[in-house]
Amino acid sequence: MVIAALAGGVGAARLLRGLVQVCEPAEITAVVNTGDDVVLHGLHVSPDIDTIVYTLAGAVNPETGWGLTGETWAAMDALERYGGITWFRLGDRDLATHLYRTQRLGEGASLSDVTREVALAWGLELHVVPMSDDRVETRVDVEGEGEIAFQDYFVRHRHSVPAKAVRYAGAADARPAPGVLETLLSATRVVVCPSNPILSIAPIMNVPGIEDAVAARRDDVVAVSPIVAGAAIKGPADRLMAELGVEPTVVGVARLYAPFAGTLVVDEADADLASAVEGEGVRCVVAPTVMRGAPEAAALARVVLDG
Ligand code: FO1
Repeated sequence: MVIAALAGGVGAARLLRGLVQVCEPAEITAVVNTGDDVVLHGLHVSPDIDTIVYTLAGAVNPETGWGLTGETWAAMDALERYGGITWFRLGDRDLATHLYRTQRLGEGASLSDVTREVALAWGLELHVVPMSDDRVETRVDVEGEGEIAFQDYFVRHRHSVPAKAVRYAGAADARPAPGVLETLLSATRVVVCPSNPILSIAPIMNVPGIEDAVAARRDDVVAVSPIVAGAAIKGPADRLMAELGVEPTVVGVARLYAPFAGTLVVDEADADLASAVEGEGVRCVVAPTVMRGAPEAAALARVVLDG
């Protein structure tokens, strides 16, 4: 089985941890959202890429789902003295990743090159590729402030301000990273990970060519709903969907994904909505989707592969 997985951060990393248990890691390519990327202190931070790398390397902070386990915060504490930006917490060891990435980008390496180097350095066999080497910035139009950068919305405002619209700035001119379209077109299974449909999956789909490539594989595309019983497993997906006029249920997810996904896996808690999902023209598979640990992740990965 050759797998292409469209991935955001924490939820995607958990499913990928399952997929590497049940298939050959070198046969899996994660195509990762970079709309959350941010330049802070002059450093290029790619949160979703790093979350996936750290999780698969077994080094992620299990409490937050992002950043490194056993992290120290001396640099952030020192930065506070100057009144620097400390609302976005970069741990001391995590900083090394951003220093390295920024230096390599400055030398002319592409984000794909650097991501490959970082993943290899963490011992990963699975391929991790950004959706694009070009800059795409997810921006959120929020009440009272207008359009703000993604991390301002997500971390500084703790995604608690009502959103009116989301835009993927730069997407129209972005090109898929090298190999992305070929991977999507040749994979035996295309997986849409349980990530935020609007903040993680849509930025990837908005890179010209990607949605068409996924839609061309629709019968082999299996998506996992990040919404369970009307609520997001993590983050603001449910509230954001409602604010943007999308029903915050598995049916709403099916409606968003119907153009490119043939199958949607929904949690057992949503079994009663299976026929409504199918009413959207998407085959519905009911299975446990909440991944508390490695066994649940592997079980869900098997469901996804069986389709
Ligand atoms: N999320 C937070 O809620 N607070 C933080 O201070 C924070 C810092 C951070 C640093 C590096 C990194 O890779 C991720 C970080 N995240 C933080 C997570 C990140 O903002 C989001 O989870 C993703 O962008 C959404 O997928």
